[in-house]
Amino acid sequence: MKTLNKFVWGMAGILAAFTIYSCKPSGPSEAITGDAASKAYVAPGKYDEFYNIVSGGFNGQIGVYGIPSGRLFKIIPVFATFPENGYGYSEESKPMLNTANGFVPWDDLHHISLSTTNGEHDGRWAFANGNNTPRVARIDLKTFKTVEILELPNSGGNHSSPYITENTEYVVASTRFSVPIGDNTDVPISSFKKNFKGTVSFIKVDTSGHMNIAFQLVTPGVSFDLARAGKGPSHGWFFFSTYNTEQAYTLLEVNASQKDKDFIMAVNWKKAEEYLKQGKGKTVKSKYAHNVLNESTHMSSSEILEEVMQLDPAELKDIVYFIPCPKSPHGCDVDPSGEYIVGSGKLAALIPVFSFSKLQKAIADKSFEGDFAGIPVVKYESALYGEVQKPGLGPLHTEFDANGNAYTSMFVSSEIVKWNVKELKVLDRAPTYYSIGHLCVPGGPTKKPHGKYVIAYNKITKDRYLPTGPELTQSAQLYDISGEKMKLILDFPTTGEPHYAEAIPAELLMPKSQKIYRLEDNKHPYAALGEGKTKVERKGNEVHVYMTAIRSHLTPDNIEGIKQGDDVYFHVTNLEQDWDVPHGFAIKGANNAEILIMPGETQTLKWKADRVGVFPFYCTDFCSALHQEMQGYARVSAPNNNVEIKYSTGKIEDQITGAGQ
Ligand code: RUQ
Ligand code: CUA
Repeated sequence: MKTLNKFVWGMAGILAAFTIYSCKPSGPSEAITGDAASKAYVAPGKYDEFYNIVSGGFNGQIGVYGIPSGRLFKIIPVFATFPENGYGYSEESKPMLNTANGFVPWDDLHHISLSTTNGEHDGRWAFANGNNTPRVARIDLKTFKTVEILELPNSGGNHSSPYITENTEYVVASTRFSVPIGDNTDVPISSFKKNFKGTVSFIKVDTSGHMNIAFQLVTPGVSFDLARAGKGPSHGWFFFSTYNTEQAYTLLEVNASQKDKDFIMAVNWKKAEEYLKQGKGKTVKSKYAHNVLNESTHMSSSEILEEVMQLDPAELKDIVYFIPCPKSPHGCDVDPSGEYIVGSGKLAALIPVFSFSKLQKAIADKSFEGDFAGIPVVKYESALYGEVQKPGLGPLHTEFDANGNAYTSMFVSSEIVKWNVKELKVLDRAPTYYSIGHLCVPGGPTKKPHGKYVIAYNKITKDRYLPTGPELTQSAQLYDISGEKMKLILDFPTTGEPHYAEAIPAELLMPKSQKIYRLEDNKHPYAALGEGKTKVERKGNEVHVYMTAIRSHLTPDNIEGIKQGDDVYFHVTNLEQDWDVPHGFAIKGANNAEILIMPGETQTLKWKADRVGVFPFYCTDFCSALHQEMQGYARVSAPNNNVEIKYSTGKIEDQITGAGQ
């Protein structure tokens, strides 16, 4: 105990020393030398080599950047409303943010997983986690749009998520916070050990991408941090880092750092599938939302599901094993061969590398040191391939290149360390400015890394950018790894706080990037598929405007007969069938937002007509030379004023005959 405490304080001392001294590894300008900078230069008119799909952390969004230029191409709203395109504000997209707790307009997004086939990038989807109100989202990489969000019941802090299996059979998500689950959740917090459980959700993904929870493993109450699926020889297995195996529930900073080792949890999910087939699962009542965007009606819908299947690995043998891992492991990464599993202990002074084949042998030989809550604990040495000695301080995450090398981010010593997986030898180190969290090698988590670069995602940028008040931008740094030594070639700011990111070759996404929504496929119930189809209809105190937008008019452009207190729904169909010609729609006094409508799409803005008057509306996207002419008026009359619904379709005759007088 005494020595342990000493160790904790020793670490604290080292941490403090590094905070004070290491934040300035020489002058930033010295970092880029020779022609290195030109390697990041993508000349005007030229394309980038990779898409970098980057989590936005607390902004709940994804940023899409070009590599090597660092240029920002797009922000994809996922778990957060987004005024730029009306996501979460339009009637069509509101259900995407529904949960069992109701509408949640903001979450925290940490990790990205790009879909794979045979362990290689296939460019179909990106998955992302909602951390706070546990959810997993699927983004379609043809449209760069969030098309599905599945909530995870019996979970708290969905941090260890989303991680995919080799053929995207499953997306897997596990809890950071163990919570009381089942019928009785009103329990003393001090009964943590007894009543609090972790869960690991295995979400089945079908060939069209649709997700549903196949089963949840109920585990002892520990914190899951990160995970990776096995691949190649280890396909069928999954590996999770855990911390707080002390099962502390107060002052975790100290109490969850007592033990010398926490665990990597190894899960044989093929075995779990067998038990499931044999009917060994238990159906448990749990409420959670499943939200899906229908790409032909352009509408999302939200369904609340009522039950989930659970498996108990303490009862059902051979699904779960624990491997001791020093010390509060954060990242848990599997190398491209699928044989080596790297645990990165935030407080450890070495990096342990486990061997999948040794683990299998240890399990077969029952080389266990005991059990943890009824689950066997494999002996450390029996699963260990070896340790990387003195790698640096605060190892967090590891990515791989195609040449047998690993790149580990060191938060405390603020550097990337390159080491050889088989030889466990440190080969190179490069400072980051400052305090790197995640890092990304294009294709790093796949069987076939694309290599070439490593990108650092940093927590602190003090003195790298012009100051912008109390909060500074977060940022990424790009290193060339084509030679033996890593070379810093670019800094670029990011939106939100970047956590994990993946990079994928441009040629995998570019050819299938969708340009328009075809009008003939538009099945939106309120679409006006031509100006002749536009109309205004009253249904009780709802007024539905079937509106079209095309350069450079909105039809109908003048609407009368709205009464104070009505809910007016502007269903705007963009009739353009040309790439990159969105139209916008805004009306004075709208309390929610504006909307942006893609070519061929229909989107709806709900507007409460709460006062009498005439209200201008217009297109908000500079779409043509006559964009400023793209406008109209809505007249709202007092409830007792008998104005009939009427509207003008913007034809010249309306002006001449005075239609609408
Ligand atoms: S985490 S900085 Cu939320 Cu992925 Cu490691
Ligand atoms: Cu349409 Cu401006």
